[in-house]
Amino acid sequence: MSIAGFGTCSSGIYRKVDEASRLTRESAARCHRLIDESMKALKQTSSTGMNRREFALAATATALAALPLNGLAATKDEHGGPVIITTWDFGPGANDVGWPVLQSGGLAIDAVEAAINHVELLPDEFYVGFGGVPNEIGETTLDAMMMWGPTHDVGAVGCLKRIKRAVSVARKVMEETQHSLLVGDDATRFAVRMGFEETSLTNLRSQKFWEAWVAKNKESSAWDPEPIGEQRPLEGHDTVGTMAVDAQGNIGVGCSTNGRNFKLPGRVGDSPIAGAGAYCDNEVGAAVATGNGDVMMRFLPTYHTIELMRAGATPAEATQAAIKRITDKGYSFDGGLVALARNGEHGASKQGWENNKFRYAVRNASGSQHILVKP
Ligand code: SD4
Repeated sequence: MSIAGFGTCSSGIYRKVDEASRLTRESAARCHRLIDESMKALKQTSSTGMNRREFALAATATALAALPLNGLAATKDEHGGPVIITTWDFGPGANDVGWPVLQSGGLAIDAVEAAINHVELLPDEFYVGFGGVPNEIGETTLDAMMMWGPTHDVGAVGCLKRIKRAVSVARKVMEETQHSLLVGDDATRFAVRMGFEETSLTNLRSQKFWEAWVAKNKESSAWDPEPIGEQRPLEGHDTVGTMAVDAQGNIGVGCSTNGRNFKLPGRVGDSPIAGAGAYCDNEVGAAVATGNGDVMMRFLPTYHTIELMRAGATPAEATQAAIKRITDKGYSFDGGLVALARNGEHGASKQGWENNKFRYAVRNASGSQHILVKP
């Protein structure tokens, strides 16, 4: 961001301080907190401009302050926030970690990161984070992304090695660089540069799982392309996808996974691809995907879901139509989509997973729900 950009944002902030003073006390306090944070970030800016985190904060404050005079009071009705949604059976626990962030007026992106970190660090969760499904040569590698509605900014990592909190590395890509996706050992080097600890992602369970598979002399199923319509049941599932609307009506989304059993080294799935693993638009809502990423990423199903919602579909209708787009081409994959509209409405659809109870968890001011997705 150039000096010109700095000037625009900072003068915007000063102008909005006047407007903020005319808002209700509670709303103004929230506005000032964001403005203070933005100003602090701007003060630390070097003469060459500001980084993406600083820009995001400034943009958030400006967007908040740019609301109509009665805007903050009105937004409670206009958007359904605060609300947080997370996929699968770790969903309720993840939402319990993210919800207090939203409840205390925090940003959706912070709630999403906290919820996903919780799952990434669970020692028994096999399909997210460390100690999970290894690739063909016995190494666990991670894919993750984050997207922030107010700036439409994305950060992602693919095939990240030896770093536990992949979604936080994705956030650093989003906030500290101009890039959107870093991969492999270079993503690891970036994470270390950002202060993350380098450590093995293998534990006893994942080691034994891999050794048992090697003992059977099996070759990775990834070497055996599946004809359309003959997708084998997905070995392994449970990608964490979390989305939230905060008290200001801003939307954040993220996801994290270790992919699929015995994938080929270097494989990157759908999760770190914007519009495939997750997507959001601040005016519409957010969507997350889980399932056979090698098939689903060909269709950008979360982008498709959001575009259908923009055109008026409910989250349930949109997820169903996005899955139908894939099955209409003949694919018989295992997978699911969950969507959250800006007004708090949510819905999901799944394909395949006949014996699998695909659920997602919702937490809002009315309490918690854990919803079974029916075929
Ligand atoms: C992948 N989509 O890497 C992920 C795996 C997954 O539920 O979501 N499983 O293909």
